[in-house]
This record gives sequence, structure tokens and C-alpha cells, in this order.
Amino acid sequence: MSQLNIVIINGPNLNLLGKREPEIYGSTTFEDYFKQIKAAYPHIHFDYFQSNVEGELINAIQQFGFSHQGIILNAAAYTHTSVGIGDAVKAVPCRVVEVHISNTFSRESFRHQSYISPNAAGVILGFGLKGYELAVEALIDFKK
Ligand code: CA2
Repeated sequence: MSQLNIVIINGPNLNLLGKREPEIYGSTTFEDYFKQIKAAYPHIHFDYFQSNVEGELINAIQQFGFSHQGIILNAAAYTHTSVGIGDAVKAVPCRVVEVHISNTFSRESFRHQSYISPNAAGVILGFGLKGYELAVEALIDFKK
């Protein structure tokens, strides 16, 4: 079986994970979590990209979306506003799993809307950073 290539793409402010607002987003930095996830799945090739800039996220979805089998996407606040990111998800052939650390449905109503979900393979939310691992498991299952 060929190698599974997965990219994790994080949107705006997720570079602050573990540094600010631990009561909502936990106290682990994404860099530390990414090391853990790579160690847990040594047979999978992982890339990681984070940007606070909408167009850079679209470029990354286009770039990785044709070379990788899976994108794990937490577009953060752009989830609720970006038609452009939604269109990029629709345009690429690879599976996109949408992840949110918090349960967006238990928060403000503007977080209930997602431009990603209609074209995502699935959505995982509310399980903290564990959601990224659950997304990896889902992508492994899709590959079988
Ligand atoms: O729960 C999620 O993963 C979100 O995508 C996080 C976004 C929020 O706008 C979405 O509604 C739900 C916010 C990311 C901000 O991340 C921070 C991390 C640490 C400190 C401050 C912000």
C-alpha cells in the first residue's frame, strides 16, 4: 500500500495555542502536539502549515490538495466567513476533514455557520486537540 500523506492546515490565531486562553483551547502548543502525532503514526508522512492570512490558506489547500490524500483543516475564524476557502476545499481532489478544537455549536451563533462543512469528508469538533488524531484515524479508515 502506498504511503499516506496528510497535511494539517491551521488558520488564524492557532499559532497562539498553548500560549493564550488555555481555558478554551488548552495548554499544549501545536508544535508539541504535532511532534506527538508524528510519533504516534510513524508510517504516515505529515506536513503542517499555519497562516493568519486567508489567501495563504487557499494557496496551501491548492498546493497540498493535489499531492496529498488528506487535509486536516481547522480554518479557525475563516470557517465562518470565507467563501474562498470553501471554494478551495471543493476544488481539490483530496479528502478534507474539518476539525475544531472547541464545540462551535455551544458557542456564539456566528460560529454555527461553516463554509467548509458542505464539501468536507467529515467534521470533528469539541474534543480538543484529540480531534486532529481522530481526523487522522478517519483518513486511515478511508484509505482501507
Ligand atoms: O474551536 C476551534 O478550533 C476554532 O476553529 C478556533 C477559532 C474560532 O474562531 C472558531 O470559531 C473555532 C479560534 C482560534 C483562536 O485560537 C486561539 C488559540 C489560543 C489563544 C487564542 C486564540
